[in-house]
Amino acid sequence: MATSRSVITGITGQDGPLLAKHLLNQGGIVYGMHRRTSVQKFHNLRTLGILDHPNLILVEGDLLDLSCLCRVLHEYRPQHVYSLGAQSHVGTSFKEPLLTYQVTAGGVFNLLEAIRLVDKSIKFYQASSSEMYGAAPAPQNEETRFHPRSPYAVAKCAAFWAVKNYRESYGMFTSNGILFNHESILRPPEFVTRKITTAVARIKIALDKGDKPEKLKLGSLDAMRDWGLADEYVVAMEKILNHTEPDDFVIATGESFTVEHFVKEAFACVGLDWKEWVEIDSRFVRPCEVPKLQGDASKAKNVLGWEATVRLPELINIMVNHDLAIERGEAYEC
Ligand code: NAP
Ligand code: G4F
Repeated sequence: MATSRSVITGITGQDGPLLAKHLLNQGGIVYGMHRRTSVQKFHNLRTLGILDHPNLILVEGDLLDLSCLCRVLHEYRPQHVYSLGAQSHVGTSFKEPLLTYQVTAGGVFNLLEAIRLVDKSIKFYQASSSEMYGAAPAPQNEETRFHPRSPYAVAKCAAFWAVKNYRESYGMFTSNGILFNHESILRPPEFVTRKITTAVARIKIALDKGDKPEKLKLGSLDAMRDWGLADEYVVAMEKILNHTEPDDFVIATGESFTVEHFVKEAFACVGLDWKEWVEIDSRFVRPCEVPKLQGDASKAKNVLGWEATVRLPELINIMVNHDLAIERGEAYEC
């Protein structure tokens, strides 16, 4: 098989480095697009040990600049583009709705236009989101009608339909992966799972030292999410893009739990009772909440042969143990 050449936008995020590692392991060449102003910069690439990989080429670019996207495609001639770049924090999208829309929807239009103008044979993967389902009843699958509940979700719906529209209008190979929440040791602490696991580690180690730690402050604990391990979800992205036809796929575990359940289990990992260490802070409550996400990924299983294997207890263990190791100075937080 010929070496694959893939552009990944969002290379500094959680999924970008995991996908890059997966593609590099298969012998592919990866062009990782990053912004000069990136806050996270390359620490997730470093944590995975691929920052200096000879087949990882870091290229500067911003989704808001069509000319720059055309330049990247023209210069590197990729066969695949993975569109992962976004303003991906739902809470922030209520505070910065226009910026979120410009990057998360407008950036996808820019990428699709760049492909149409430079080389229509490039295959395109869009990181669509279960947030698009919003208030729609669970379980959700490819046939479920979207009911977005945040500016982020509205933007993701626009991008989803743009992907389908370019498929239908120009015959381009454009696919949507509708991914439910997926987490890892690379997840930034602004997202609830990592916020919880870093707090569990901080509190446990402080107590062991005889210190008096601060409590963890959270918003609503009632919402239910279908959480999987990101390392497995990037494999689904690659399968979607290498499928014979462009299509849309739900990627999920099929199981859903409350935020409260996640908190309880994470504190239980270190023998603590969460009720003593968590308080509700209205600053983290959103103007509109998504009550229950639970994906039905049977199409992905039947058509792509993809299935999630890591369930919530294992995911919580992975994240808590990693954060305990960082807190003890045994793991390197780059
Ligand atoms: P993430 O960690 O928030 O990463 C987002 C990436 O987008 C960062 O690399 C960021 O770069 C980049 N970005 C932001 N604005 C940009 C711009 N104007 N131009 C170029 N790049 C820009 O997100 P993730 O968790 O890896 O998720 C990857 C994608 O999947 C996102 O589109 C997200 O919305 C979607 N998704 C995620 C989940 C999930 O559970 N993780 C579920 C469904 C869908 P900087 O470092 O420069 O800010
Ligand atoms: O971890 P979260 O911020 O993830 P959310 O909103 O589900 O979005 C994530 O998953 C989407 C897929 O469904 C992605 F598209 C999106 O990019 C992102 O990766 O919040 C999860 C739940 C929410 O119900 C939130 O209200 O946790 C609740 N929550 C309670 N307290 C909190 C907090 N969320 C955050 N971030 N911080 C809190 O203190």
